[in-house]
Amino acid sequence: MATTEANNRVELVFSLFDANGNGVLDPGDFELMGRRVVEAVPEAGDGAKHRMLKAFQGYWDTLRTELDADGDGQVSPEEFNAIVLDPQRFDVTVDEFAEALAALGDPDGDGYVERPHFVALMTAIGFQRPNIEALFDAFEPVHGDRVPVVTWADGIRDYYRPEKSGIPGDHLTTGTDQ
Ligand SMILES: [Ca+2]
Ligand SMILES: [Ca+2]
Repeated sequence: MATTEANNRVELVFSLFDANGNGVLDPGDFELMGRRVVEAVPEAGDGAKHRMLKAFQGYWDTLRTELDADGDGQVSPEEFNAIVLDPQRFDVTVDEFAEALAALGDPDGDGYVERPHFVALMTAIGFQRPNIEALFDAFEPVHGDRVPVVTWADGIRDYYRPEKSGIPGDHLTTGTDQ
């Protein structure tokens, strides 16, 4: 059983990833979202952008593959929750997604994500500014107001863990209507 916090976290992701707002996830959502996210850090290298786009594609491919029985090319909120909160089905996918997103936030390659890049990327995904700032603060930024790339990647992985509650990622659902 997933914690209430975990369910809230993935319900929020579903609502944001439904970028075209038709109530289901479909390939168009991932194209829209991918484009928005890579455009959020224009100075990032082509390699990092390409990896991010591939990770979004991989995210969608996993949903599709796991839903082969249904196969209508659309993913409902219930289907989404069942898949992404099952580490056996989703660990590999979220791992690559987490690494790609965190790396995109470090265009100068020094191993740290500066707050403006973090805010730009999380805003592109659709999170609210106060939640984004609270999450960044919860990662305990070091001098220069930045957090290690690995800290953010780990935070993304934790976000999808069904058994976790009271984690930094829970700041993203605070005050939303999830
Ligand atoms: Ca959609
Ligand atoms: Ca950096």
